[in-house]
Amino acid sequence: MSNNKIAISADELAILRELEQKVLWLASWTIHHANHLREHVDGLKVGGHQASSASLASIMTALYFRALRPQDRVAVKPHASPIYHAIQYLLGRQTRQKLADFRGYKGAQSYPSRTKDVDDVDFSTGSVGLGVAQTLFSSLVQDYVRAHGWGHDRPEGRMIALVGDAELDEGNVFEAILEGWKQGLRNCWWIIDYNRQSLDAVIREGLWARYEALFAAFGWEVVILKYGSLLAQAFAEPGGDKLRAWIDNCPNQLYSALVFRGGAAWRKRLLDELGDQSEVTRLIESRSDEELSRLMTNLAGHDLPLLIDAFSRTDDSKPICFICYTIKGFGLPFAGHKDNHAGLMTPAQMEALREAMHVRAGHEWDRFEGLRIEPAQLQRFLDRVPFAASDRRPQAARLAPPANLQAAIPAMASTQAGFGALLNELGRGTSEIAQRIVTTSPDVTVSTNLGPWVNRRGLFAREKLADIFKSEHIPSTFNWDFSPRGQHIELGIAEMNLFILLSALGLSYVIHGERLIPVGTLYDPFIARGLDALNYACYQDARFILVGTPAGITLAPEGGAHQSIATPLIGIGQDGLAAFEPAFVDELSVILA
Ligand SMILES: Cc1ncc(C[n+]2csc(CCOP(=O)(O)OP(=O)(O)O)c2C)c(N)n1
Repeated sequence: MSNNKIAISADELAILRELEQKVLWLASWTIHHANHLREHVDGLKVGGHQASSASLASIMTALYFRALRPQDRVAVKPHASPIYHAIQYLLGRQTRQKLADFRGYKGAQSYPSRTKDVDDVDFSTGSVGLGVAQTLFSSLVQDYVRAHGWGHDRPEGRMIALVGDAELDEGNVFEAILEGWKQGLRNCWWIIDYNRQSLDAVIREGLWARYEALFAAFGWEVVILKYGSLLAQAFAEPGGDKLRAWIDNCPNQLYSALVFRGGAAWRKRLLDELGDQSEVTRLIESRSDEELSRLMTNLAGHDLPLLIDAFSRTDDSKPICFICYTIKGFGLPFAGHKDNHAGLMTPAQMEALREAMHVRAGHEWDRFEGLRIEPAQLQRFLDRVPFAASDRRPQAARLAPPANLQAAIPAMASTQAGFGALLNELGRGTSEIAQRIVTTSPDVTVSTNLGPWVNRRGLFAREKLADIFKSEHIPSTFNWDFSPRGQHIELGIAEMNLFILLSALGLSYVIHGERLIPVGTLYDPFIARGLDALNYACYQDARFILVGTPAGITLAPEGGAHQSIATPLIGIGQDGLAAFEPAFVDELSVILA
């Protein structure tokens, strides 16, 4: 792994530190304003997540103002949306009005939304775990696009997820990791905000070690960022090794509780458990309460130079998982408190924060208010932030539908057979449409009648993989050769993966600048298994064709376990989806064309 260490100048670091504070202020203020200051006609709770946002303020500062390149795409932890909007506001890509209307009509969205926000959200997030997996599949789609000879006029991007540690409880994340390993994932970063808190409580001890082993087992490089530079310096002092051992063994709950209680509580606890009337005692007693609190909360996820250094990596041949230790609510009065997930600062606490941030009353929204660096210098810096380059989002041209789509079928045929025949017909030709179709299926390629299409167009893999049954001269109906030119992506049986891959393929036109026509197939009763991911794909306006086949009464002989009863209702009810129940192949050909 090469780490392209670009020394950061003192000036730049000073600017980034100011922006880090400003981002934290603006995010906290945006939520406060929505809850306490904006007029409420209905008296309903507005909400927002100040603690969850604060947890990512430093990481997102290091990323957006320094590490990201224009070609990189990010899925932001949903509850850190206010930090995202604050960053875009500083970059001049989000308006004050939308921040003032946060969580309200036409305001900035509670969770970043590709379709509803105006500030260039790459991937929507909200239902935890889905945006995370989307980055993995978008990276695979980038490889697909480039392997087919498209998009080489643009540099390869990294697909990055900012992941809440509790998001890793979602099973779809692990289904995606497994599929990523099969497909040779690269150009993908998952940055885990390891604050050891979820919505309800503090998480189990030692999860990081399970994650480390798990990601490594699936071919990821794992980078653990635990201690900040202040702690590293303290560990080098006499007695520092004992302090380090104490922190390493400190249960998550106790650590969080002491973070919340502050310097005096740290001192008492450390002296009670470590005091030796010698080196360790000196190490502790040489610091004021405030210094001790600052030292004990100095985790790497809030240490800009360490983060910048870690994010200077240039080798993307493997996916990378960064486990960044953070504190939920860092810099805010409820830091570390287990109830802080939806906690809101009181007006008095907000006043204190305003004063600490040197923000004058009435100037809360001013972009550079209270910062110790000249506005002109800050603006010059912001104008040069690479990620904010204006041509970030390539747009792909639309494709013309086929003028006439017909297949020779017997007078009496199922629509499933008709679907296979129509796709096979398309696969015969060299039309632009035929080149841009990409099919995928969770281990039901053959039984959903994609076989003839796959025989013609082949399976996709970055490396060639021959069908040995063929070279061994064993007769088989299906040609299972993989190559970089193949147009079918074979998935394991995981319907969540199917829908998230369709979502990634269906957003290729805007994420990778190349339009694809994704066609996914599965048995229609199993749509329910991936329903939230299907909703997610529709919510972010991904464009794809989903074929639920076999369906309905054609499954009767399969018995109750394969009966589809509610699927048509899903088709009718799902927003952003046009659903059809074709009874004739002619009808199907019109729908497909
Ligand atoms: C699928 C889904 N289930 C439940 C929720 C409700 N929820 C929102 S945040 C959250 C916990 C998130 O914890 P974590 O990912 O660790 O983030 P952080 O603690 O940093 O806020 C839950 C359960 C959700 N948004 N999505």
